[in-house]
Amino acid sequence: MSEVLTREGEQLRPAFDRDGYVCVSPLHDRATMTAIVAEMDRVLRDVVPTMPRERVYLEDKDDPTSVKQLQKLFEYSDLFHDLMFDGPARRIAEEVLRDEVVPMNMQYFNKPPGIGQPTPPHQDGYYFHLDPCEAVTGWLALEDVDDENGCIHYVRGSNRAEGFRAHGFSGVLGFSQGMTDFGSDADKANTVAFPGGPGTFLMHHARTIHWAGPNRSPTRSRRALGFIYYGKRARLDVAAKEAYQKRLDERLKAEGKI
Ligand SMILES: O=C(O)CCC(=O)C(=O)O
Repeated sequence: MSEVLTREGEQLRPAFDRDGYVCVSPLHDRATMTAIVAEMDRVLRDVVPTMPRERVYLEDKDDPTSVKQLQKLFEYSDLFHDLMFDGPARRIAEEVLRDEVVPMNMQYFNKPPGIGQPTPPHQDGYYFHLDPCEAVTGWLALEDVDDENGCIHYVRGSNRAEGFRAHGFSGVLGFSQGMTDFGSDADKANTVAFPGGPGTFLMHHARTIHWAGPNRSPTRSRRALGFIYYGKRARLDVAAKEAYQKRLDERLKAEGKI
């Protein structure tokens, strides 16, 4: 792993420990990115219609083309399985967590043009129910991402605070919990935006605060893949996690959102 450096040419571990994230850009060469994007298009066209509805979130529930989030993508594609289980995202996760990792979820994150909602500020660990909270999420841009279509923002160093900030129901499908006390001077001063091209790869700790704006472009989507890995030493509170997921699915179904 020693040959992989951040975009600024730093070693991964010190950058990750200090900031709570790393940016490696590009993670894949152009040909690999073309193959990944083509596979995503195939999954959207051929597989999504067969997926259970709990795994398919739409931005507009009356428009099946407005897919905003998909879960467990590695179960539907050999290429995505290889990327999740045997690709550079896994090796970066092991490097920054200093542990073997358990591949947990591979997601599709889209903000459809004009209607893509903001991603509320949150800490992934609040959703994960792990002790210790040792997990990371990788995020691979499939196309140009910037302020207009909703690139990722991190609060630098927020990984180093103890525990989690306050979260509450956000009303945003796919990001049900958002921080209720976000926006302090320190939050604002330490916020860093991550625009980039296809192949730009981010990885953040599960305590790192992050968010993204809405998609204000009338024509461009904002497509990405997410890679969630738990550190092997992290213990999952299965009952708490399943109860949370059950409550969430029931609420989303009752509200007609899935
Ligand atoms: O794609 C986004 O807007 C947010 C993704 C995210 O929150 C995550 O990967 O943890």
